[in-house]
Formats: sequence, C-alpha cells, structure tokens
Amino acid sequence: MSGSGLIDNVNLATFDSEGYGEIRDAAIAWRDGHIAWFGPQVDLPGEYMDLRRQDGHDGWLTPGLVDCHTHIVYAGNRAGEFEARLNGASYQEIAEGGGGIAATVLATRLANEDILLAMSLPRIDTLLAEGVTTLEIKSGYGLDLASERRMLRVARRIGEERALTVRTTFLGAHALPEEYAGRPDDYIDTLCQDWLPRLAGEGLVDAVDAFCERIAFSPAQVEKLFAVADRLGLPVKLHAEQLSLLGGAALAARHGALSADHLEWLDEPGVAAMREAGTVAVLLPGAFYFLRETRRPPVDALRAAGVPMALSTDCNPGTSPLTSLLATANMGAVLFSLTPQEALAGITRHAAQALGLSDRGRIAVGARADLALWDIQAPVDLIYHLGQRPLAACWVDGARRELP
Ligand code: DI6
Ligand code: FE
Repeated sequence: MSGSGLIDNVNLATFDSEGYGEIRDAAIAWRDGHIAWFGPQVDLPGEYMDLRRQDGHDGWLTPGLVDCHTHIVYAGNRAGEFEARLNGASYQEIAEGGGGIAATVLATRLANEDILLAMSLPRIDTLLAEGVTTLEIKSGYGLDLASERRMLRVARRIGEERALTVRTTFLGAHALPEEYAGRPDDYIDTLCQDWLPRLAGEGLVDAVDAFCERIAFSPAQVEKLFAVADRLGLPVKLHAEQLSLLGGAALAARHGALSADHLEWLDEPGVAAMREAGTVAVLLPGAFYFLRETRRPPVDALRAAGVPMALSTDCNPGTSPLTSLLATANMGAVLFSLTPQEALAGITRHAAQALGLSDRGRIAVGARADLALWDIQAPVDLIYHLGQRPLAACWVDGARRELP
C-alpha cells in the first residue's frame, strides 16, 4: 500500500546530480508513494503541512538501496569448501570432488518451495535491515525445468512476503547440468525452445542472463539464448569477462543489454560497445575478494567513457557469500578505486539503471518514495564504518517499513 509523508530536519543525498547531490537542512514530502517536493526546509510550501511529519534528527536521507545482481535463493551451505580453499585446495579440485556449483544445484533440487523460501529469507532480511528496497534475484541453481521454476517462484514470493521490489532473472545458462554432460548445445537448445519461453509465459522472468566463460557457455551459445530473449521482449544482461576475455560485454551490448557484470578482463572495444549501447557496468568486488583475484576491472576506462558503474553483492554460496551492500560499496571504493560518490551512486542510481528502473535510485520529484534514513554525520560514513548498521528508518512506496 503506497503512503504519504513528510520528513524535515534532514539532509539529503539525492544522487540525482553530480556527486552526492547534497542538500542540507532540508525537507521532503511524498504523496501516494511518489516524491512530491524536496528542498531546503525554509522553502517547504504550506500545502504539505497536512502530511504526517517526521523528524529526521539531522540525519541523512538517501534513495532506498538497490542490489542489482544476486543469486540469493539457494539451499545448502558451502562453508566447508571455503574452509578447504583457505587450507590450500583450488576451486578446480573442489569442483572435481563434486563441490562447486554442482553441490548447490544438488541441494537446491532437493528443497521444496517452502524450504527454499525459509532458507533464503534470513539472507534477504539482512539486506532489508541495511535499507535495500529493490533486489534482483537470479535462478541458475536448479538447472532442470521444475527447479528453475521453483527458484523463480520463491523469488516472486519474497517480493510478496517482504516490503521490497524483486526483479527476477532467468539464469538457466549458469552451468551445464550433469544430465547434459558433453552436450552443451543441446542444453542451450532446450533453454531456447522450451524452458525460457515457458517460464516467461508464466510471468516468472523479468530478464535473461548467462555465464559467458570457458568453464560455462560460449559467446555463440549466449547469442542463441539472447536471440530468444529478444524475440520474447525480455531485456538481457551477462556475466562477462570475469575470468577471461571472451568478448561477452560487446556481445551483450549488441543486444542492448541492461548491464554487463564482473568485467575484470574487459578491454577497450568492450568499454566502447557498452558506452554506445548505454549498458551499465555492474562491478562485483565480493567475488573478486573471496576468490582472491588480482586483476581489477578497468574502472578508469569506464569512468573516462562515461559508462555508469553499479556495485552489487553477487550474493551466492560459492564465490560471494555476502549480504551487505554497504560493505560491497566499501570494497568498490577500497579494492576498485571508485570514489565514495561513485560507490554510493553504484548502489542507488546506477544499480536501478542496471535493472532498467528509471523510477527509483535517486531522489527526484515523481520518483518512487523508496527512502532510507541514516543516523550518520556525512554520506561517506555509509562506507567508512565497515560492519555498522546505521539505518534509522526506511520507506517503501511511501510506506514505513518496520525492520524485520
Ligand atoms: N559467477 C560466479 O562466480 C558464480 N556464478 C557466476 O556466474 C559462481 C557461483 C557458485 O560457485 O555457486
Ligand atoms: Fe553472479
């Protein structure tokens, strides 16, 4: 249910202009879930005086946070793999021993919808407690039709059971299921001809993604899948250039992709193609950190080209068991050298853009009243105090959301 309200005695970081878009000693008013007015408090028009007033206690108000790339619905636990890796085992050895993505697929196939939901909600609630109001969730740990459908249905249920927007992404092309061992082209054909059109027809798919990598799917295979997405009118995005340079980002850009994600190996032609297409660069420092990668995405080239950069948790049990978007923004700044302004725009404005949502991620008249109020002295505090939870209050569609 959308709501109306007014906050005064607050400072705004709008992310609707250069830098933070700061307005100090401000007020903001919204009606029926949409921002109606904001500006210096002394200028607040009388017509908003009838709205329920809340004191911002001189804190800071930002757009609600947007996590635009997650694999947060899954069953099982791979802490043992993490332990083995820290004790010297390689990702490869673990995968050969039946671990890796296959282990999560096995556990996820065995979990029914209620169990999958129950296992995912604590992770979701951790994000909500940090002011996340829009969340993308991918399938890709089912890898059979029934299990992929179950993951997407659970994602939809999360959007019903909690006050936030969930956008679903079909990632059937995440890994090759054992049933198709040695037959990746047959698997892609099955996705193209059967699973994707069917799940899209059931209203479960908002976008289509794939893992374009030597250990996953080739550019030619991704191209086939994207042609079907185009035909169905679904936007695409791609896990590209994470472990090697295959030209996935340029391929995605040719299909007008919303985003290309990871991008550690991205080259200049890829940057140029993304700029031309308006494709957002989604950087995932959590995976970089947990995998102890050393090659960083070409942030300077992306910045120079004016490609918008988003940051996301990539929350998944294998390479980024991370449920803090503020810690992610900190890593974006510390590990990838984004400025604090870029890091925070990366979890608000640009993250919304990576989901094709132009109605949020910034404070602007007409935008959705998805808002987060923080008990901080300055915007940079959000990424400075690693591990703190400075959220004071949160509104979704104009209605106050109680912390879970
Ligand atoms: N890229 C990754 O790093 C993860 N998925 C992907 O597309 C790996 C996910 C996992 O190990 O479970
Ligand atoms: Fe991912």
